[in-house]
Amino acid sequence: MPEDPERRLIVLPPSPWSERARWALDHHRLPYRQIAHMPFLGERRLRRLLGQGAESGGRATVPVLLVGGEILKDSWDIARYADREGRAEKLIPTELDAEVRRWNGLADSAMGAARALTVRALLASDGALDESHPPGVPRFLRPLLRPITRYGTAWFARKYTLDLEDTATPKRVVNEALAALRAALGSSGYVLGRFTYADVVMATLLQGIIPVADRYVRLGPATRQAWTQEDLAKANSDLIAWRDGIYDRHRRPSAATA
Ligand SMILES: N[C@@H](CCC(=O)N[C@@H](CS)C(=O)NCC(=O)O)C(=O)O
Repeated sequence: MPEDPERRLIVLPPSPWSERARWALDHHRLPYRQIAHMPFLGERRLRRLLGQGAESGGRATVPVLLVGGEILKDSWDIARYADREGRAEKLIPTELDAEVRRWNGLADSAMGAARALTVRALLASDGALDESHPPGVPRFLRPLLRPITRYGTAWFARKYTLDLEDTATPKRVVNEALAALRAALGSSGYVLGRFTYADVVMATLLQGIIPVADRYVRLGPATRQAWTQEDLAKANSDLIAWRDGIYDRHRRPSAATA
């Protein structure tokens, strides 16, 4: 795949929102350079890039796609961009736009709720905190950096106003979204009868219940464990199998160059 320096995708590598954007670009075989954002340490840089000074309200989030002087700040906009630029089957077909948008909203709320479960588990795992550094940070240094890593993770929880004590509410919200998915799947095995972005958002939602295979989203073992909600995974094993099937059939290899 030839490098396209014009397209740069800033991601939080394990995040389902970032995976949605990668999936949409990869689906259309649009090459891009992938740049990892570091929560907390990368906040100022990200805000500067997005033109959101510290004083301006609103959260600075990734994925962000930089292309031809444009800055796309939302996974939904990136998926639409990919559909506009790419030649593969549309992920958001015009006639299903409203329906796909509704599933996107449902996945957003459920992922927002699941985030509290993941962050809670990350904070409780020394191994996951150690794995959260970029590859260049030497192994022996990581335990020594834990107070900073833990501080950064707690800061992240505040950024998203997460209530880390309440696990019942997020689990209920996630279970409701998954029940809606189960009801929608029917005999086609697709949320809307054929493969669309609605399948992408619901498949990536399951990342916060039990992560997809490493060949799709690489995670360290402790991070994988922290992203796993055993009880939810057990109760929704049918949907995990569905997600794995969707990945096997529809997740094209990465078009990223870095
Ligand atoms: N509406 C945004 C939401 C993305 C979002 O919530 N991103 C989080 C993922 S955990 C993020 O940027 N986290 C990194 C940070 O806040 O530093 C989208 O769909 O792109």
